[in-house]
Amino acid sequence: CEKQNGQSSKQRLLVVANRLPVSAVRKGEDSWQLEISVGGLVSALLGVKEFDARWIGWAGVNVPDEIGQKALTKALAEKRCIPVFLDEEIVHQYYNGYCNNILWPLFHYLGLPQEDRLATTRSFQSQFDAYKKANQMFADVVNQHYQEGDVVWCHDYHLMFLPKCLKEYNNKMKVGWFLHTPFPSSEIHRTLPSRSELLRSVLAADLVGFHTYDYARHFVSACTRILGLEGTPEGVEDQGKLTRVAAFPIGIDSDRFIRALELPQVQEDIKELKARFAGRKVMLGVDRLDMIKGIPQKILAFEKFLEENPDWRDKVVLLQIAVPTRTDVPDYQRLTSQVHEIVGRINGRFGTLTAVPLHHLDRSLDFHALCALYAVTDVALVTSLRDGMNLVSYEFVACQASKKGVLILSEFAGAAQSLGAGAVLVNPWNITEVAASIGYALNMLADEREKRHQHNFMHVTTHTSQEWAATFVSELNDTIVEAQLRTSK
Ligand code: ADQ
Repeated sequence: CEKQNGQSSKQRLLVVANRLPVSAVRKGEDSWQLEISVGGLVSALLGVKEFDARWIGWAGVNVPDEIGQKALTKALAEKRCIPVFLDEEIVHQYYNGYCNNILWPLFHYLGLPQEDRLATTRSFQSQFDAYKKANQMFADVVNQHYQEGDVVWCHDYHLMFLPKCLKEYNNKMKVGWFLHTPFPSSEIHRTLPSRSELLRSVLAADLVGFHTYDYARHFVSACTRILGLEGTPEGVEDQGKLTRVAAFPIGIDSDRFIRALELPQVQEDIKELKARFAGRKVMLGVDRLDMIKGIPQKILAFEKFLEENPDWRDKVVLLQIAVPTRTDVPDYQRLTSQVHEIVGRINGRFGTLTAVPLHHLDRSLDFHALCALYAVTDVALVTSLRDGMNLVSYEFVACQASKKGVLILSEFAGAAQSLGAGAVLVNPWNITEVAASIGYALNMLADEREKRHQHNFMHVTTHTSQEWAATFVSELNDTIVEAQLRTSK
């Protein structure tokens, strides 16, 4: 906290992310409706109350007219949000193109786009140019709202060019950058045509953060191998300038989940769900409908389990709640059809006239409904093929104080490093292993469930999103003080 006029005030924080935590829907020439967006970054940062924070980002909608822009800016100001207006062409090239089609799959080890390689290579440069242009537009808005002493916290792979743009505006700005996805092995990163420019732009930040030590190590290796810079225990050094690189594992606002379970409305939902699935064990998957979440692999493993364990067929139900994202991208449309096809087959094979073993919903659930579902679940299934952290696993654990259900967790999720000792870890590509783990989890005795749950519950309730943000910002402040001391020596 800083002292101003004898009154304590919180430190000003500018959170910059591609998307604002709300989506805007136009209701008239100058009226807008705002809805909370779904996603890990939003869940983590909404719980952060220790700072005087403002959020800068794109509202997810094209607003070409001045009247609309003014009205939206005013509506967002009430939520402490500041919009960056991006036109359709930029969104197409920067967001759908460079971010979602190139960086997202690459950082999750799915490689650069395979189809129509030549077309991709040709459009690559224009997408990268749009990426830089969009990042510059974010920098312009940050610069307009920046006040001396503010901490500017840039988020995710959409904004790797931003630290450089900000430092060009003002070298004294305190700039941190945090990546929510994995940072891949340097051997993967080096396939990216703009590999060096992106690394150098990120290195303009004072502090660079990742969910795990492995991701931080991969980033430092990429800087040493690709840029020929020196890696030190603190980070990366370039001609005497140190960029601090470290791991800051994210968490959730666990109290919010624990408190929600006490609400009469949630208690009522829990009662209804228990009655609805009486006599059956409940398994749960909650994901954005994304390639990286391994949803087809998960339900194929469930099918194998039912195939091999006829006694369980009428005693277990899998609820898969998958909120659609990036619905205009062909790969995501194909994924949706593929999932629907497998769900139909499984229910056709193992359903009866009165019950089906798999309920798949293509939608998001509101917070309270989600808490009730987590609370009645016996086994949660997180089978990400790669995942920066995976907060669903944390949310499930937070809601399991009375049931002490089992978490089956992919070893390729960052969360495997924090919840690995309490979860049943699996390789999601190995469907036979996941099917066997489902059987193991469903049959696990109370003693073992209790021990595993306690381990994870302790972690989730002590490593919260508040602590994550406070640690990152305090490390950023310290890094800057240390750098000043170094240069004054
Ligand atoms: P995501 O890929 O979005 O986040 P995750 O961390 O699991 O993944 O967070 C998803 C969030 O969205 C959770 O809070 C969950 O409750 C919510 N959600 C998902 N499906 C939902 C549904 N159907 N209905 C309602 N809510 C739903 C990215 C990275 C992750 C990283 C986070 C935070 O990909 O690896 O953990 O950022 O850094």
